[in-house]
Amino acid sequence: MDVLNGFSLKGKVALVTGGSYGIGFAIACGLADAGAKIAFNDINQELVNKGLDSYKEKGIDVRGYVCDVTKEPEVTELISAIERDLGPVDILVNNAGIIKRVPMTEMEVEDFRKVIDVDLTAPFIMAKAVIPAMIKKGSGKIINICSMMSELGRETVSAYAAAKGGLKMLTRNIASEYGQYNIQCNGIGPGYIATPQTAPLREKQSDGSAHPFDKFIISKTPAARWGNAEDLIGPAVFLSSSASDFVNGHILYVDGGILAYIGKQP
Ligand code: NAP
Ligand code: GCO
Repeated sequence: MDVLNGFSLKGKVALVTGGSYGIGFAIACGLADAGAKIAFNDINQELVNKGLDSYKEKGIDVRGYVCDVTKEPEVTELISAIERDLGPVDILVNNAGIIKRVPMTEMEVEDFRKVIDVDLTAPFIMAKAVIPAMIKKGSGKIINICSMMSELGRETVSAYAAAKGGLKMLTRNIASEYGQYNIQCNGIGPGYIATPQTAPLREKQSDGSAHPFDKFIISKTPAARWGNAEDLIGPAVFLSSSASDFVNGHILYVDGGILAYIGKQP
């Protein structure tokens, strides 16, 4: 028996949303390394071009598309274009996401709705668009990028926590509804990962000292460090491959141990 073969993605088509940089980019590179043909989208041409350059630098052949994941007609067009260019999507990674850090009582309802739209409604739109072809093919993998905020709350991230908590349940529901068609839908819950999204939480203070949130996260993480986007590659390859064919509706937290730990006593 060739165990490693079970992790191979040879012949598979993977779509990573918001894949021009950060976590999506790292995951897409990992899936490519495991043999998948990669498609990614981002919200504008500038970001897609930036992504195309970065993949090229790594020697990875990809297709990049402009598509706003919150707009169903654009998503329908994206999926048709990928089917035409590469074939039906075997692996969907719902990675595109936004955060707005505002105290809840000061947050405009429109901003709350925007976060829910990108972080929760869009994964629904994307999954809805790929599931029919997966049913036809008799297999499919959907990975939703969840968060620590799928489990925990904190000041200023009410919309994000509501969306990522909802995304955890959307994951379980897709698994429940479409598991019978050999479709696995799982989540990855990254811990605190050093990307542009979290850069404001790591900015140095004017006196050159570390940001208090930076120190807080390191003290809350048994691994005593921020994660790198590359820390998510192994879990993403596993959940994309036949090695995980009986894993469904699961959220795999990749957090250096944060959720297991009560924190240091003061
Ligand atoms: P990021 O750096 O902000 O990347 C997200 C990507 O999605 C960006 O390219 C972004 O474009 C794109 N995007 C936003 N709205 C979109 C839309 N409507 N349509 C298409 N693309 C859109 O974030 P990241 O840190 O790599 O995070 C990626 C995912 O992991 C997100 O879902 C995030 O919530 C999640 N996550 C991050 C962390 C962390 O610590 N970094 C931890 C847990 C979970 P713009 O640049 O224009 O926004
Ligand atoms: C925040 C952060 C987080 C992380 C991540 C944790 O402000 O607390 O941005 O929410 O990005 O999602 O898993």
